[in-house]
Amino acid sequence: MKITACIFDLDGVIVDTAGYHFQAWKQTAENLGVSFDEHDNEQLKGVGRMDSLNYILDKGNISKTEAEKKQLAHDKNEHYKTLITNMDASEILPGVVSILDQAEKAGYKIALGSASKNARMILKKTGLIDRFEFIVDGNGFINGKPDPEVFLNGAKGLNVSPSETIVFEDSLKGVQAAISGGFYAVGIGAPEILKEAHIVINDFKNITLTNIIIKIQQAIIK
Ligand code: B16
Ligand code: MG
Repeated sequence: MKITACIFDLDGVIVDTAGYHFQAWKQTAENLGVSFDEHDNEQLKGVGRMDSLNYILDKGNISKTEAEKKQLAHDKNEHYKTLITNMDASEILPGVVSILDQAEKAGYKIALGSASKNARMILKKTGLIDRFEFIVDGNGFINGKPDPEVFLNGAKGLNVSPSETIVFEDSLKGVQAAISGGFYAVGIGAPEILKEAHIVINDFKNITLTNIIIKIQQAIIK
């Protein structure tokens, strides 16, 4: 097994923005008279802004014109942006900086593969933008996760093959995207949800990149 690159998802892997997305979508849903709970939020992880809005509209059996949808998505994003105004390096998830350091030291290429159109802004706020040789954000693909396009574009940008690349993802759709693209998938979060990944870890605390690679190797041999 030869590894030459790592692609990181953003929301839920590098920063814990899921709570802010949840708050903003809950507000949008409630304004529309639609209930919105943690289960709904889980379905929206890794899902782009317009598809997320469509999920809420479908749930409430509500139909809107394209112009109205655009406005609702815009309003949600404005709310989300106010929630992350003061975001800084203190909101980087535990162990992330160390994993980036280890990947860099090992000579691996590093890319971002996120569905978020706010990705660059968040990477700037947290001081991480220069750690990524290539960034695919919500503007960088047509077909969203679970389609592998976001990660395939990342691999292309790094000039590496998916079979030599580890993708780190917190959403089921993102894990499925990585697997169908031929990448090694490391799920970050609950094993019950992310069971399609090669391995699942809770977070980057108390684990080294070398250990992650060994665990993937063991999972493949099994
Ligand atoms: P935005 P990821 C995804 O980011 C989030 O998981 C998802 O909840 C969000 O709706 C999506 O980005 C779009 O975000 O509204 O900021 O463009 O997990 O793929 O990094
Ligand atoms: Mg995510």
